[in-house]
Amino acid sequence: MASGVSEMNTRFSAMLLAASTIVACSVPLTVSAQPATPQNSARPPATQPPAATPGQPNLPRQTPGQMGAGISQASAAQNAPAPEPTLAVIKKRGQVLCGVNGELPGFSILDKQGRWSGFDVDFCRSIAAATLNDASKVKFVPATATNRFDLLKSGQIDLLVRNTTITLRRSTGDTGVRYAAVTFIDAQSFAVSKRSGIDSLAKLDKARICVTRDTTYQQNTLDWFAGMGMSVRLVLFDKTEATFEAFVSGACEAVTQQSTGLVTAILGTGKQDDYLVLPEIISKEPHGPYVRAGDNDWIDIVRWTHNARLEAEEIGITSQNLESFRNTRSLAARRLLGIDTGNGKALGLDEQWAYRIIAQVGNYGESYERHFGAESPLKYARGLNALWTRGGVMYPLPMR
Ligand SMILES: N[C@@H](CCC(=O)N[C@@H](CS)C(=O)NCC(=O)O)C(=O)O
Repeated sequence: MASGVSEMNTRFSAMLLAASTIVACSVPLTVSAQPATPQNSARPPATQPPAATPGQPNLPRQTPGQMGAGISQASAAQNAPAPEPTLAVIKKRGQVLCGVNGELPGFSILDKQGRWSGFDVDFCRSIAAATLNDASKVKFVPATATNRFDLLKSGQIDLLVRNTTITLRRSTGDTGVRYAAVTFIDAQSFAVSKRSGIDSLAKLDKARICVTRDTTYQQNTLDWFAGMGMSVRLVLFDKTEATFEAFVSGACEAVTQQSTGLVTAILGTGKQDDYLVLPEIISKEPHGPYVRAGDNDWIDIVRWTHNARLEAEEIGITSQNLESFRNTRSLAARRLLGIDTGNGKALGLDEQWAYRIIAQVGNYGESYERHFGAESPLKYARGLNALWTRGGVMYPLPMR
């Protein structure tokens, strides 16, 4: 049975728990099945690798088409000069360049006053607090689904924090990028118009599905329907806004994307009673920051930044009560806050790095509540994004 938008937020948490209905995700880079592209959404020219600019690491370049290509790129990379470590580049520049979406409420948006906010934005600021002592030293670089990995590989951003799903083929071999941590659990679902009478994916055989190009959702959809012995026609768009508008105007029988974004887009129409989110979840969509491959010290900083924010939540340290932990006897708290030293040195940072993250940005739960939870217009339950002690999967690793 399908449910209406009024139930969506509750169902979102339940959906994220419905692992039994989930099939594996796959990489969207080489879609070869028969997607139908509407005339008005012709694909733009492939992103050209940009020229090197001062303050950016000197990197071997790959085009998107070369992602996953073979030995010739690998040996070219071996002969290239070693790129400057990302941390050194950031310190010299005095700013973190963070690739974000910029148009996705909850994750990252730029308001009319030019202020950035969102869960992914908080992550970028945490990195600046840890490395440059100041959470405001971030330049947010809007990235599209298509150009995001090229921006990272070419050194135009230091990390990619753009609701990007972690998959094996994106983060192995010579793709040039690696994920650093799993920071948010999402899922993929579908919406239809109530008038269509469609109430399950089984009724979408031969249907047109609106989907954004170069997202995991594109290939997941083809895979899922093929696996069920059904076929669908994908109608592809470069931007999610266009994808959703096309669906609303009747170009497709269904639209698919990440469950969080779907809920937000439907609420944005102001006609939520006209739409249904179908009950099936077709893929797991774990999001997390990506960095360039080969810079292990930088991966560590990004990974442990996420962990520090989770650890703070588990211990109960927030931006508001931080000072009351100054004389704490909890060893975990002492190590996290740099009262007992060693973690900073291990990461190549000073010992106050995590203290600053909590003081200037807050712990993981504070960011979740601010941008997705009770304090936000979205009001998502924590679901799988709760700490492991509260039924979720967020499990801070030992910080010692
Ligand atoms: N998580 C997926 C999809 C990421 C994605 O592009 N999601 C859509 C929202 S569902 C988006 O961010 N759209 C913004 C835009 O097109 O500007 C992936 O990593 O491939």
